[in-house]
Amino acid sequence: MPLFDTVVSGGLVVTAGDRVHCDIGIRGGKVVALGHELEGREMIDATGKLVLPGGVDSHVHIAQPSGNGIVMADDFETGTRSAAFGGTTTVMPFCLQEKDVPLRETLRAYHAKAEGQSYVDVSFHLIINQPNEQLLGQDLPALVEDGYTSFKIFMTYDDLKLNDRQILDVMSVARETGALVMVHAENYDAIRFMTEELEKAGKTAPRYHATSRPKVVEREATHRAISLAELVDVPVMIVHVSNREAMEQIRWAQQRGLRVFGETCTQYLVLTEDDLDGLGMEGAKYVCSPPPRDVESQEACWEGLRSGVFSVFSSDHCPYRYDDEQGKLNPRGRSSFRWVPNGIPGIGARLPILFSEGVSKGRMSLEQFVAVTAANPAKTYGLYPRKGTIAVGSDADIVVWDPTKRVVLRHEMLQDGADYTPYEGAELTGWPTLTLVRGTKVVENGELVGRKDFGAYLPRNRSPFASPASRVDL
Ligand code: DUC
Ligand code: ZN
Ligand code: ZN
Repeated sequence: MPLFDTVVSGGLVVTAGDRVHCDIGIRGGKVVALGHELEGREMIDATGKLVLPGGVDSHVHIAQPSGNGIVMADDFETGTRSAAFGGTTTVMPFCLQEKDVPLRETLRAYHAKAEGQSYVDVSFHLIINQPNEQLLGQDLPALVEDGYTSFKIFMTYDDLKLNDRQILDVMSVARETGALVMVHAENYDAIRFMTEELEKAGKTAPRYHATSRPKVVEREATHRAISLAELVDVPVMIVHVSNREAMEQIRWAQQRGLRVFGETCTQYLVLTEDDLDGLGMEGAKYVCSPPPRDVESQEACWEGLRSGVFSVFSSDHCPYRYDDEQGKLNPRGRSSFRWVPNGIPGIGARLPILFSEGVSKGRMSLEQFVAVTAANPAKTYGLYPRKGTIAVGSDADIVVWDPTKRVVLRHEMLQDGADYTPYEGAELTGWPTLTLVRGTKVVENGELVGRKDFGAYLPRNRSPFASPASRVDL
């Protein structure tokens, strides 16, 4: 009688720390043994393949209300399906606070959208846009206790932005509760000024989206967010960093011993603002914020990933259909870039692109790949070592990669709810051939074999990185 439900045998098992040829014994959805000549009821032959922890995408937007008649292209079924096709086994979308509605109520509704509709495991961050007394004093501390241990704040957007005082208030709650604050760092007033000037000059095409929010807008806000966090003595994660100037603010803070973390995303490695310059409205397909920059910025983002300034690599999957009145081509979007919804799909493409551009092209090691795509996001957001590694006791979230498989990326391979991928036609080397979530096959050789009610919701621990410098937790 075999000891294990499933054994993944003969592959090169890679974690953020090391690589070793061994078999993985799985029982009850967990890794229970690493060894040789293990016997399972089901044997998965990974000879000649890489065996990596499933990806943890700690920054995605799924079924998030967008306002103004705009509708996100993915619900949980399509978003998590695409994640699984791309080798990601845990996703972390955002529950957006609704004005004047108790956050618990909004959370309940968001859970209802995910429940029974997720192929992979899911955990929510919160987006805070109305930090009133009730929220700061009562609701947030209770929610952190319940495992919602991270929240995002915005320094821009009419409906989302917090002023400096509000940011300090939220950061203070994070300090008290041990939650981690994620910051969208762009200067609201500077963007408004630029947008109005461009519109006055008749410069309304999608490409002017990038002109309206140049690097300095991101650099200033990044510096300010870091300064506010230093004042309160709280760790902070600067998300979706696009360029060297912002990256250097983070590096400077890290060199001074501040617990400032950085995240970059697929689009900042392989797209540039020239992509926004397509015929007609084509550029709308690439409108996201911060915008993709230039080749030098791409280099800076690679440098940030390699050197550890960026500990997390996410997709910032924020999908809107292109040819759709509720998406990129909404009527107002045609009148000005200001109304083109901000965000691009990428949940399925994240790992294959980083693997190909990073590992296959020799820009990063396999261990670095695992660190920034799985282990570090899991550690940062309180899911490690359940997620993000292959170790005895971890969930058996495992992806078998064929490192030599060559693929020309087509949107239909990604299985999301959008009608395009910004990475169409990318020539990739390396592709995930099998995705297991807690030991169960979800995608095998490009076929969906999992169930949409299999994904579990994951309450999270406090991030081990989120306690302030002056506090010693024993
Ligand atoms: N910020 C995000 O995190 N995602 C998409 C758009 C944005 O502004
Ligand atoms: Zn953002
Ligand atoms: Zn985002």
